Amino acid sequence: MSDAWAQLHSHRNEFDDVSLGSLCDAQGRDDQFVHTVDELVVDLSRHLATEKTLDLLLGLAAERNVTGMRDAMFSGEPINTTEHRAVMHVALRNQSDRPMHVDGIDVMPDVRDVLARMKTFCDSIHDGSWQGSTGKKIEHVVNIGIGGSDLGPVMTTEALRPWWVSSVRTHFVSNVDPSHLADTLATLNPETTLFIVASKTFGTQETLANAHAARLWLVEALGENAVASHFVAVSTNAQRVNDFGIGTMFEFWDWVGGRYSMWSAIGLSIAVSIGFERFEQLLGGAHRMDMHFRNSPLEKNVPVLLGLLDCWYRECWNCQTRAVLPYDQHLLRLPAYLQQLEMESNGKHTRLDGSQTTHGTAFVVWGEPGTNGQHSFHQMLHQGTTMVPCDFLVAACSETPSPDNRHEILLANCLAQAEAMARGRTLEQVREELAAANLSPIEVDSLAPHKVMMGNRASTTMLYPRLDPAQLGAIISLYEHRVFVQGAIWGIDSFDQWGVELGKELANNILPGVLGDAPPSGDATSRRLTEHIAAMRAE
Ligand code: G6Q
Repeated sequence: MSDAWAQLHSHRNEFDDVSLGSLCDAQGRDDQFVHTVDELVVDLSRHLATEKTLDLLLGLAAERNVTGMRDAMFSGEPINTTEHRAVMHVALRNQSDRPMHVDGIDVMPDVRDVLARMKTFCDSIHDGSWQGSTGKKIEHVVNIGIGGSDLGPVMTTEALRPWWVSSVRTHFVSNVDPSHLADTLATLNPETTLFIVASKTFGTQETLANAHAARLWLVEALGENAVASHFVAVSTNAQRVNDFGIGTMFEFWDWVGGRYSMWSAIGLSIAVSIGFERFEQLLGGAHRMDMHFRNSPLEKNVPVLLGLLDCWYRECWNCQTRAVLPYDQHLLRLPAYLQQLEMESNGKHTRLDGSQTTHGTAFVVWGEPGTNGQHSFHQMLHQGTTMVPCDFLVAACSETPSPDNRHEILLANCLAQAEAMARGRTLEQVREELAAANLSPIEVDSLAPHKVMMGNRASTTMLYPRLDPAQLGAIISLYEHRVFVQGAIWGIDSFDQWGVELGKELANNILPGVLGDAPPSGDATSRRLTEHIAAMRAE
């Protein structure tokens, strides 16, 4: 174990008798633990951390060369070593004049060129100059993509619902389950529907199967010639797009990882949903967070601090899961988006040098919008046997004006949950309360232990004035860099995803048996289940 980790492990023992409530009340706590990036307030005061913890974590960051890794990313070095690729999603939202180089070439002219084409396309959908094959205006856009070609766009589009352009509705189809496409198309008219087939490789089984089914739906209604005006593609592979028969393609590049691609043309569905100007605001918010990550000293660098605290809990507190609790209905899909961002990026056991990690990596990330979770799983967050660090996200102002005080109720609940987790309620407090409520001493004795809340449960609160495109861009960029910092500390490649390959290969091997074109294949269990499937389908 390295020096920095050893010191952190030993420091962890100092928390055995520490009360998080007292830490929060300490004078000057906010100076060190509350940070502001533009208008985003990130309150870290409810973390099981002291000044010494931060010093030790910053020592760990120095030992792991986090700044060197960060600078290598911004310089376009091929830090995704297992795929020999640069990691340059930051170039996609670079709104400065600074060139961004990959392999010695400034990628910014190409980035700007595609953005300009996206703008023209969006404008033509919105002003009706892009027409379907029968001359009708496009009213529905269906993004067909999966994983990184779906989760960012669908999360963002939902989050920015108040900014939707009224003339067009966007839909997302990802699952190869035929119900997903069928349910989506059920109310749509082919004459006014346009499909965006979003696939970096244009080789993904689920996306191509759905795209072919959508094409059939269109052609059956409007004929083969309709494809040109009802299908566009977003990809890095022009040849495959051409082979599919799509003439209009928006390009991106192999230095954009799938789960980091919503800022590229993969975000076309977002731009169509909210208008190109607001898409640029989304990019602008992300860019400002990039600059904060690139230029701020580490002790004030919010993605760095969050990533380091994540490693602290994962390693020294043995936390396995982290909850993301947006007190913001429009962030409904944020937990799902972050599941991919964090778990696909850092759920790995092999280090960059090929050795096996001796540390736990990645949290299971999960969550639901507040206050729904309070009436469901918060019981465990408050009184379960393991600590689940939580991210609370909330806007001071709602985008949905209401004459009553529902947003204020939401805000108060958000603050209250984090406070309850941090401070809990002691046995003495409970006993006093029960006695004051006139329970008999016997009743007090029997009920009191059940009402004790241990407290000392860590959380981050992210508070922003309103969830507008720029603010959302900043929040997502913050999470991306937080994940980067975790990966740098753990010494893993956060930008590959080799773990998803085996399942794809096995599915290809098993499919002919399921289709009935070949005897069942796979292992004994898969073959037996394939036989059951055949029997059930024959009935
Ligand atoms: C993301 C992953 C993965 C990918 C999908 C879709 O980082 O690589 O989720 O986005 O498998 O891939 P395509 O965009 O190539 O269809």
